[in-house]
Amino acid sequence: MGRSYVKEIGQSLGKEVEVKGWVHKIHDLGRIAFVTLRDKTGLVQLVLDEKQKEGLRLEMALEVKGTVSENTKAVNGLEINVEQHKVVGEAHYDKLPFSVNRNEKTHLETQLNHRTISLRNPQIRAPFIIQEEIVTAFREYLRGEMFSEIHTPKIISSGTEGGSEMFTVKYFDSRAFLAQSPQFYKQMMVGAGFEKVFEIGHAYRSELHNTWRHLNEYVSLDVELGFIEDENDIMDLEESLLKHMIQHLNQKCKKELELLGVSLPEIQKIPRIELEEAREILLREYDKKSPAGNLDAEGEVLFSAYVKEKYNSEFVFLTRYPVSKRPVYTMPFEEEPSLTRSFDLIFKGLEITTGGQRIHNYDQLKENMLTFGLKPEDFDFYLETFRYGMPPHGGFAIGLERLTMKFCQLENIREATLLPRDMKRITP
Ligand code: AMO
Repeated sequence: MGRSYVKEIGQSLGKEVEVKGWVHKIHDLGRIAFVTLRDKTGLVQLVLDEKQKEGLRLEMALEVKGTVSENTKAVNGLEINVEQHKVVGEAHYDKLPFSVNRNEKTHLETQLNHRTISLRNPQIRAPFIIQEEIVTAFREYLRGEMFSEIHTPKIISSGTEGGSEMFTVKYFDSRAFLAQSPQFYKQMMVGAGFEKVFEIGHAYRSELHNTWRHLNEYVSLDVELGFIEDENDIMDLEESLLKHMIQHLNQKCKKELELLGVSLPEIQKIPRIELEEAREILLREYDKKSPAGNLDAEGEVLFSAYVKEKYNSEFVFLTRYPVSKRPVYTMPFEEEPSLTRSFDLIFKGLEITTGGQRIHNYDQLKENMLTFGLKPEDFDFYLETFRYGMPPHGGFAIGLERLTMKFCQLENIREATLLPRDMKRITP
């Protein structure tokens, strides 16, 4: 007899099945015990007699054979009358660090300290099932649009995003860095003839702040495509991708969304509003001053509320960021060279994406490097791409954990990260 998963046993009413999982709950009635078994697909009630229940402890791993019958009082209306069982993973603890079977609020740091145990709670694990489907939808959609999946190095010789948020690595006799973004490489692969590429990979930021929305290691969903008209093509693509993603999640993650008590937003048309206008609205409507050429975290929250009210959208593209706030590769407007063809996407008060059109002209890019105080010769490997017919191109990146966090309405990005890395945490 092969293993059945808990979610399938309804098909085996009256028949013998073999199930495997962990002891989720024990309800000892003396002569018999009802034990809830948990596998990756759900929970099922086991009925054990006095002898069988002996020595069972919460969270032990079990293999069980028994017959499936109906019981309206049990979870999903089914139970398994156990004929044989075997403990295949012993319990070696005095006391569980916290309860797995109750949704009591355990401090997030305690959950993260005991990650194997906290993730056994279906509610704590649910965002990661949703995250898996976000990645599937991202990949599926882009492959359907003729994008190629690429894998680029994370040990690199120079930064791409400006600023000093880089981890250094000793690389034999020289110094290297952990990639902040696959930015240069995704552009190079567009130029290399792949035309349309995406990457799902880690990005590293040595940010010196521990906040609810920053990680030092995160997963970046990167996209880049060639032969575009302008940055609007990129926003159109991201909008269609998000629509597909939401549809996919509604289909595949019903159970998890229900468990978390959340529903996903509908996307009609995502408003595109100039950053400068957003800053003015914030000042006018909320008396909120914004930093030069940007919004701060509070501004993002307030502006999202404004957009929700005015446009009934949970998302908003902020466009035309100033050159001074964007990295060297960003395309400026010809007619207004202090502004760029770039954007951020804000979702429920949080920036989840940056993107835009890039400079594709070799001389312009070289010149811009000098303006930014960079030495073009340090970037020969990147600049070479632009000497051999680089088409107009652009792209964007979504922070996977941030997107998961907002879809699941979590309060802290670490709740959407299996094993977070932050200023204070490098284990487990
Ligand atoms: P940017 O630096 O804005 O742009 O990053 C893109 C997106 O990545 C996520 N993100 C983070 N998530 C968690 N913790 C962090 N410390 C963190 N930093 C960034 C955010 C952000 O919107 N190369 C450009 C993208 C492009 O233009 O294609 C870039 O990396 O969701």
